[in-house]
Amino acid sequence: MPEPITEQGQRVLTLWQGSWVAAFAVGILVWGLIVWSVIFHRKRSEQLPPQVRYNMPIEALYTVLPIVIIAVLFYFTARDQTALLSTEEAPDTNIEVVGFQWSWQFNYLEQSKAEAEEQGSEPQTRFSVAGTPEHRPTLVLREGDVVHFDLTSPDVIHSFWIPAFAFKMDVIPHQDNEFQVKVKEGTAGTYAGRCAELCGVDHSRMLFTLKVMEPGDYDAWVAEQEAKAKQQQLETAEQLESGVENPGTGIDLPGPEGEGPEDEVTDEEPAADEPAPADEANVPAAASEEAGR
Ligand SMILES: [Cu+2]
Repeated sequence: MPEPITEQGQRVLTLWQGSWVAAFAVGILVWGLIVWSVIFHRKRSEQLPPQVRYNMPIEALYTVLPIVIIAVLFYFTARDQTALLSTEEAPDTNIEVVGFQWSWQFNYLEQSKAEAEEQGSEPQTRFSVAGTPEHRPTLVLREGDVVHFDLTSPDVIHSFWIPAFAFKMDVIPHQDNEFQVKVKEGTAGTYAGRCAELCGVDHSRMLFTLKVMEPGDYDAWVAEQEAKAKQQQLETAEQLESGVENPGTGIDLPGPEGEGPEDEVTDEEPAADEPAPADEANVPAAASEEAGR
């Protein structure tokens, strides 16, 4: 068995093992009865054995017993599903997972989307880790953290799967999916992550890496990412500012005619192929000359 690195994953594994124990118990009973019948009730003569029907205790047994088995499996499944989808515990880290054709972006948020909505605000992004099919992104988590995931997709349905979580959840456009995990202590290391929903031609390249870090390393990594994000913000702000102060160095975006610098030039000096206002007077004469021929 893979060792689950979250408390929730441990629960999934326990449920899975319990289901197999129940299945094997039923299987061993059934196989035992088959073998017993094969060995002790072989055809012994041409004479037909006594023919009977309606054995009420047996009929009741194999109606009631499967219902009991299903009820027990249902109870544990419903109990664990409720626990796995619970978002009650206060998270230490909030991450928005954006699955797109064909990679992932991890936005580390100030608060979860549900929390922001409650406060009537938009969730603020601290920093982002973005990937491409060529450069798979790395999702970084801290040991012992409760991590809240908000899943969103701008295009088609993907599925966010970290095998070491023993859990996956679909990433659906226009549908806010969320779940939480508590990363176990002593799980620092590198794990695989992938898309588990056939989402297009490059689906198989939707891979990412999960890195679980010890608290000290994680905090250093976060500080670095936040500094980088701040630096980027400053640079963007500076670019915008300088663009406003010196319009000449700004980028000339294509706009409606008459607004760009090139259009202004045309207005001042008419191009050679355009008729000058004076020539326009000659046009009717030239046209009538043409008609007279
Ligand atoms: Cu996908």
